[in-house]
Amino acid sequence: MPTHPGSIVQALLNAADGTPEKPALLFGGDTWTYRRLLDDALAWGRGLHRWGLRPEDRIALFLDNTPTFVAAYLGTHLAGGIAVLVNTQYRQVELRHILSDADARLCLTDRQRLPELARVERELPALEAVIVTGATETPADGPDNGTPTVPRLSAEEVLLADGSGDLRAPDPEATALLIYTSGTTGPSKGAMLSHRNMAANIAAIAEAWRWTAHDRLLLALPLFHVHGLTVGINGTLLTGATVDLRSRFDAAEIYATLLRGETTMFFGVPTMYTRLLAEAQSHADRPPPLRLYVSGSGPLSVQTFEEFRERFGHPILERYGMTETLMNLSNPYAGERRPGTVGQPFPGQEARIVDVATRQPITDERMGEIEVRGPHVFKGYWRRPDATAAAFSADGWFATGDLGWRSSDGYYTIAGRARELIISGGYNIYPREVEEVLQRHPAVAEAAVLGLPDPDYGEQVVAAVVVRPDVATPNGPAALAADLIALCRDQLASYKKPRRLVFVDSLPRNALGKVQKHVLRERIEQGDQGTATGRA
Ligand code: MLC
Ligand code: AMP
Repeated sequence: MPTHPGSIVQALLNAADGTPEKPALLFGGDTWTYRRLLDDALAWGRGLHRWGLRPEDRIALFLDNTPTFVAAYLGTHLAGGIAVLVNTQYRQVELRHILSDADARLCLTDRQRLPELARVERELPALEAVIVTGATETPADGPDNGTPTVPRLSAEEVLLADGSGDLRAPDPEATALLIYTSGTTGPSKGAMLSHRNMAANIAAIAEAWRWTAHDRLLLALPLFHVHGLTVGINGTLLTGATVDLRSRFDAAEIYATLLRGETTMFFGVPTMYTRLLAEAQSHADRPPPLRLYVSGSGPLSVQTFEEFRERFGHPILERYGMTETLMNLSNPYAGERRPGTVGQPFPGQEARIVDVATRQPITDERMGEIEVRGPHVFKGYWRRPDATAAAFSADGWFATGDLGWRSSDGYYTIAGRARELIISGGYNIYPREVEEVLQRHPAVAEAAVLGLPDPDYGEQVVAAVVVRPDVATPNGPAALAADLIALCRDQLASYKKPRRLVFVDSLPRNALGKVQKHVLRERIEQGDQGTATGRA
């Protein structure tokens, strides 16, 4: 089993001690050496401690990719706190649920996100202060108008607070992160990841992918999900390498950076690879070979794998992970990278395929559910012992909810999901949360949401809606479709909105009354559904 330092903070302390002048983070033309990054992290740790953050208190990080995000994440851990990751696209429904379920005492955000937070802050009794980054004026006078119920602090005020604080590397068993992830039923649950989970997983990844201090990772993934943070940032800090961090993915900008030849690794979701291929069409030059391109968070098509190999001369390494388990399976660094598969367990981790009904292991080449076990698997769901117990077998195997099989030579293939889940551009969308919002509209009798193929995002959100016969829709179905899509955008993260909305007379149901989504899918694909279609 790969050795690890117990926490990412300890990895940072080690790197800052060994190579203080080495660049850890490049962002916006500026460089954070390991010494500078540690100083910033310590400043956040002291500031939070001085504010009154106690061990295991939750602080929500609701901000885009910036060095502040990285320093505050590490500073939270130095102060003993738990960072709650919040997707910056989240809107009222997600914010209200996550911040209240986590009982977050603090939220760190930026001016752009503040108005959305302000919409729900009255419903968050545990929230004691909002820290606003990048503020030049008094945050209380910010664009969120109205009188804030929760005090605003500028990041400068927090950072300038003096006092030494009781800062140290955290207990490896303590919870480091709470990341909300949805299920088929009920509201989303907070997955509790310990410092040890993160350190053990990234040590296994670094070994498998031969990540060293010589690497420079180009990272345009959002830091509020595990792909960007617990692989990209944690791996850089563990190995004492350098990360070239971008605020967002822009294919032209990424291509231009790759052409410069300083990057050794790039990690992305499949949509990023299809966009890089499209970008390549307008360039005569190809980037010099990279040591490693990795894809994950959703299925990479064999076609994209092959096209990328042809145009970029590199077989993308596909791997498979999830919030609760961090990274599970990976194609080999040195051996065959088999398209359409996600490879084998990382060193020191286990995987198996079980029969969905009996939960007993089954033989190779047969389809079942993927279960995993090892030091990377999370502690459980926050304040949900029932859900935690349901997810684990008696001997510690975690049921992923992903269906697949193992070939006789050990390669796993993901073939579907036991739960209803749409993956669009690497973001997860649970149909139920979109259906709930649609059903709030007075004209909607019922709604069903499913994923259909999309050339850019892999899958797209499609809604089928039955209109109430007793409610007038004077402006016609197209206007109603636009209203419904606008409602979703107002309440939920914009990527969850239906890209297509069809009106149907009724939803197909089985004898038990359950909506038969496969039947609905066929009907929509055959185009024999509905009187109107709205598109977003
Ligand atoms: C953005 N939009 C999306 C979308 N991303 N719609 C559907 N699916 C998506 N993934 C919408 C926005 O809401 C916006 O809508 C419009 O598209 C344009 O926004 P944008 O910011 O310009 O987005 P875009 O460039 O299209 O973003 C694509 C992307 C991004 C691929 C760069 O989605 C992304 O960074 N995805 C990575 C997600 C990720 O890191 N997942 C890892 C989860 S961890 P409008 O209407 O408002 O204009 C995990 C475990 C594991 O899964 O194994 O790693
Ligand atoms: P999340 O809950 O956001 O962590 O998403 C994790 C889910 O993404 C997994 O359970 C899989 O369904 C999916 N996933 C991640 N990597 C891959 C991959 N390489 N191929 C197919 N699906 C993947």
